[in-house]
Amino acid sequence: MTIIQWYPGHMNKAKNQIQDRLKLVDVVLEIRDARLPLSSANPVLDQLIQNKKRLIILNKKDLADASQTKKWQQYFQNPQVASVAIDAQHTQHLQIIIQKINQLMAAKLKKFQQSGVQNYTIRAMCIGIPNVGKSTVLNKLAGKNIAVTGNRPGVTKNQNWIKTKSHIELLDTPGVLWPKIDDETVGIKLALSGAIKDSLVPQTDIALFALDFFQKHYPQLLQAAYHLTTTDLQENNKELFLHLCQQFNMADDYERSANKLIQDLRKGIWGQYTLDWVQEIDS
Ligand SMILES: Nc1nc2c(ncn2[C@@H]2O[C@H](COP(=O)(O)OP(=O)(O)OP(=O)(O)O)[C@@H](O)[C@H]2O)c(=O)[nH]1
Ligand SMILES: [Mg+2]
Repeated sequence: MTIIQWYPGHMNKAKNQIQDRLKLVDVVLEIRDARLPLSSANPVLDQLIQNKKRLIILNKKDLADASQTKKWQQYFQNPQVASVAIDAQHTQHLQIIIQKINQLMAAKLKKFQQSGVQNYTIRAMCIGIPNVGKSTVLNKLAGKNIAVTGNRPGVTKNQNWIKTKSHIELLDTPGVLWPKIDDETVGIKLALSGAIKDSLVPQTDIALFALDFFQKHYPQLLQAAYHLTTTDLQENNKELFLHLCQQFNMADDYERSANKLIQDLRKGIWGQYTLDWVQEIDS
């Protein structure tokens, strides 16, 4: 299996940029993929954030297993951290995010009110690994499409604040955190979700992982997606893969079959699924 390279240089650069920008905000909107509530996080953020308020946004909930999403929201709850599950792509007004920010910032808001301050502002920034939906969330919160320029050097010298319809201002550029790939499974899960480039992991490795995972956790979904029999499902993942290659009339092209499986999965043809399970980390 291909080992995904991890470059500490990238990490340090991102870390420094995020550290500078954190000083400017009251609350961090940490976007994660609802299918990967742990694997799409980077623990470096825990060290950087320290006492800052944080809202964990489990985005793409439309693709995730709803029962797991609920469990993860309970799991993340604590006084400094709130969590919310959203589908930023298909929701016009992300009012729920504003509500959660207000709850997290209740003490500060109360102080403003008590001292008669009318024009107060809460400042927030979006942060997250690639492809989790940072720009989508930012645009929806801003109520317009902002040109998001991505990671650029010296960003702290040119901060732009975007006003929203509420008292919240957002930093214009989301912070890109690189994923922390400390084992192969995390790397494969990230590849499957589209968070890291497909070219970094062979398509057949990703497809075999997906088949094995669904055989264990979501056999009915897999069965329905490809009209499989119960006997087909009991084959090991490699046998099942060969079976599907034949079914697709692609028996001589494993990479193409694997790619079809991955694209089907990403399009939602396999149904809604979560790749990190709460039970697995509790045990
Ligand atoms: N199904 C679904 N797709 C979403 C959702 N939010 C964003 N997407 C899609 O996910 C892809 C990535 O979204 P972006 O907003 O560009 O993500 P990003 O985190 O800014 O990505 P980078 O800038 O590459 O780091 C796009 O194709 C979006 O349309 C969601 O809630 N559900
Ligand atoms: Mg973006």
